[in-house]
Amino acid sequence: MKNHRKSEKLFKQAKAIIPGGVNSPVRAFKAVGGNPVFIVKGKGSKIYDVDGNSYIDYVLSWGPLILGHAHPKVIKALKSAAEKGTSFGAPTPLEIELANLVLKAYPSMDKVRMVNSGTEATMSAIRVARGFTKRDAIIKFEGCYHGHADGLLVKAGSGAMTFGIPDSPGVPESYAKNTITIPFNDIDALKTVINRQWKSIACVIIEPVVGNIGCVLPKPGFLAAVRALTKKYGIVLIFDEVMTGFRVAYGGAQEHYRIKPDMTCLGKVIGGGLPVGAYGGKKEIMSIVSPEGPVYQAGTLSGNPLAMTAGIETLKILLEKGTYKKLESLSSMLERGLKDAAKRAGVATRFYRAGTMFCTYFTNKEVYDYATAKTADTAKFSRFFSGMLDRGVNIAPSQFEAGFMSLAHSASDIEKTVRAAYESLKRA
Ligand code: KE4
Repeated sequence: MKNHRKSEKLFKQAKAIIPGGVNSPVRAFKAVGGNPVFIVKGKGSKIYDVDGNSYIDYVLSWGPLILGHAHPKVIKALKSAAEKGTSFGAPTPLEIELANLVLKAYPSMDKVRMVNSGTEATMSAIRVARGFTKRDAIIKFEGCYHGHADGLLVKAGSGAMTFGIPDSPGVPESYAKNTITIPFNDIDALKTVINRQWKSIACVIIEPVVGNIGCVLPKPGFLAAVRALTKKYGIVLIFDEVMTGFRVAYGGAQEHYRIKPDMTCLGKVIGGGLPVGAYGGKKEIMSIVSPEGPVYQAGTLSGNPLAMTAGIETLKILLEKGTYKKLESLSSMLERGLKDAAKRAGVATRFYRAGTMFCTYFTNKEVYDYATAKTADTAKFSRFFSGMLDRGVNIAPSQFEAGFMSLAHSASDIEKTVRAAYESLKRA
């Protein structure tokens, strides 16, 4: 067993002054039990905790660190940018540079606006879609998480196709009632809702690969059907690629599945570990965004030079020849290893992967939506999680989160991970 004495002490202190002792709920290990470890350093594929333990890291700050921790070129660029000041509240050339990189990678967008988080990106994109269509209702899919804006913390109403009900205290019924939640991969449900009430529907927002119930892939033809239906009824299709962006492919899920959404939300990777979100779309839609148009959206630190610098450096490295070939080879090596470990340990699991994001479900059932993901044995997952942490491997502290690969991981990291997985699975 690893020594976690200092982490335990810090967690007690943190809980006295920060809600749940963390600045984002999933970090508190509530889904897996036990106390979180406090991290003091990351380098390459590894993170190091206050008690001197090291871990091969597959959380990677929940996706942003596709280059691994503290990439030397990113750190060097950040140091030099910081010496010139941290934020000016005025336009800078860096914002043009990152916007150009993003638009080149996502040709479905003509214009893009930088914000500070994925939540801000989706919240703003929905407001723009409502302003553009002059309609109020939105459709989302069960299990998809688009950040914590009020209208998105909504679960399916009594019948899945009816208006939503709040999924958190503090969200007024009046906000929830404009959000319709239907099962992912259920095109008939989408058809029924749209045929019945398309006149009131501003947008459909979707995680094209659902990273917030683990890793759930779209069934063949599903995304194309969503695209066709939304186009037919003038409904704005928003791809929330905050997680899939640059991870499923450099051009995101929309490149991989060849779908052109009307708007795209990005985050995580484009900030290289600093706070950045972005939303964009076709010029006729984005031209209504203030100050060009009447739909208001703003942010003190939006496009700040440090975050732009980290994002630019990250994307430039991702653009280097062979990057995605290497990411694919590392990710597929891990997939083969984990599947084989489960087989040798005699544990029923289902493994899904889209590019550099993946999930092992502790179930023998096919997982294609929220309900089937929920068949997973979370108690077994929790024992697996603790076994992996104790063997120096950091995976997401929840069965319903994705894991991520980085360019910094090595074949030997993956061999160690697979050995730890076999030992942990046998005891899970
Ligand atoms: P942020 O506001 O956390 O930057 O982004 C919200 C968001 C939007 N869209 C998608 C598809 C997302 O995955 C996220 C955030 N992802 C979670 C991981 N499940 C962030 C981790 C956390 O909440 O601490």
